[in-house]
Amino acid sequence: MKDWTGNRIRCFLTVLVFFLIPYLLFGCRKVSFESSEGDAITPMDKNLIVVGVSQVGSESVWRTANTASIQKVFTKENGYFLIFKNARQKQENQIKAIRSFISQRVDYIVFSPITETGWDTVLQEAKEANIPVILIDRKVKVQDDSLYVTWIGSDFIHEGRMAGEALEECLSQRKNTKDTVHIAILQGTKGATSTLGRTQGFASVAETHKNWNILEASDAQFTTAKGEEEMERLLKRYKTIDVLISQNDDMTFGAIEALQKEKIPIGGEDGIIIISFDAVKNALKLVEEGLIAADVECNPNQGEYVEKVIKKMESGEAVAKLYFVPERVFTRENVSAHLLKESGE
Ligand code: GYE
Repeated sequence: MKDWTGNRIRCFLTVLVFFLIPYLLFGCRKVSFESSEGDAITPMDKNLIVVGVSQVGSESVWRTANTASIQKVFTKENGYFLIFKNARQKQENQIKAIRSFISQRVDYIVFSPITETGWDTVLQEAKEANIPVILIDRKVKVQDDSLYVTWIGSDFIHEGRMAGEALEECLSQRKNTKDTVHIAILQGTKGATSTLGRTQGFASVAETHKNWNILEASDAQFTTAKGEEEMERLLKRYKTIDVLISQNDDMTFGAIEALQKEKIPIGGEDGIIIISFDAVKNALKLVEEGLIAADVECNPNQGEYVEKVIKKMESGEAVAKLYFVPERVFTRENVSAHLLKESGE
């Protein structure tokens, strides 16, 4: 009679080693993931930490740099399996992405919420699935702050204040001071933390100047196309615009297009003063040329900060609720040295 016992033992051991032990170790996690690059691998084979990232979109140069900082860090070589989803500026796409991360039982969810509200339900689902959520760039307004572990980003209110102080400096350097300074504002995405903070910070400086007249704050959605469109509309509506506060460089590029089309002088002693945000390289070149009077840095390199937080959590260390990334203001006084350093010369 064939030795069935030996076969049974071998069969049992096979099931034990290739199915039961991994199942116990990794729970009911999916055994393979479609990575952003499309190569399906089984992280359990490589013990990779699976990170699901939902990015706002690719609306600006800053966003591209922010995405690059994430993709540079979360690589298989560094021990991570990155699932990256671009929401194309739609909150419903971010919610869908977070739900797909939950169903794939990733280890961490990282996302930049396009606007602050509308996240309670999906973040509650992540909490119930015991998946930690890390916010980058923008914040969420939720009933229960335990729905996310930490937020890493910029102090947008401080950025707005720095813009106001830069305008004070520009005006003080002009010989012919104006009785009234007419200011137009191009705002970013409605309800985004960066828009809200920059608006609040600038307003806190503007309200101390009785002769600063804010003509209008218009929503140009952080894009170059909308920046140009809105600047054209503002130029038609207002006879005099002395200052443009543009809440990101992409909108500034569009606004400069519109101003140059109308042959409106920019900068110098009498031209429109432009104060911008993000300080991306091509904008800093315009600072050097005198077209942008000041550009408030918004550090996009948050990937490395997220990784530090994940490393802390992996080793059981406590993490803070907020991490601010360092920033400064670029003007003609300091921009050339910075660009030189960046170019590695
Ligand atoms: O200024 C802009 C991007 O939230 C800081 O979003 C971010 C902003 C940034 O579209 O370029």
